Amino acid sequence: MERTFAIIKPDAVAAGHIGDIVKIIESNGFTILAMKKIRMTDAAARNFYIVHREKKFYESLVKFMTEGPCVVMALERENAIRTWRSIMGDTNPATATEGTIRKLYGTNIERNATHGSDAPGTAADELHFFFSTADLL
Ligand code: 3AN
Repeated sequence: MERTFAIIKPDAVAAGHIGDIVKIIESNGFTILAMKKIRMTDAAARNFYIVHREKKFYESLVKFMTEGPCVVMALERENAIRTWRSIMGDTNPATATEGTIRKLYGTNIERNATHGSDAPGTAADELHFFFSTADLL
């Protein structure tokens, strides 16, 4: 079993797609270990996306991630990291495979509906950024 961290981003929450995306998650065999709806602070968004601080889209990304509530989740299944990224599709909805979440619900490369950790180390860091150890038992 493997764990990954997922976000339903503010665009998808505002568009009323929490239920659609949770349905896809559950129908793909994930266990939702923890889930909460939050509004990211500016400081949290800056910190969460710190690896992108030198990128030209950083300020815009922080603004987007703080514009409204999002849903953060801890997901578990075999190959959770790779499977969740595959179900999400490419970063850019325009080039994402048909039927993927970003193709279905994303708008553009920034407003792309969901987030998923890219490796075991980042998954562990991101899970603990939003959840306590007790949340993840
Ligand atoms: P992914 O989320 O697919 O791993 P990353 O880690 O490269 O993609 O980017 C993190 C987030 O930054 C993306 N989910 C997206 O919201 C935003 N982003 C990535 N590339 C761009 C870009 N070229 N222009 C605007 N926003 C971007």
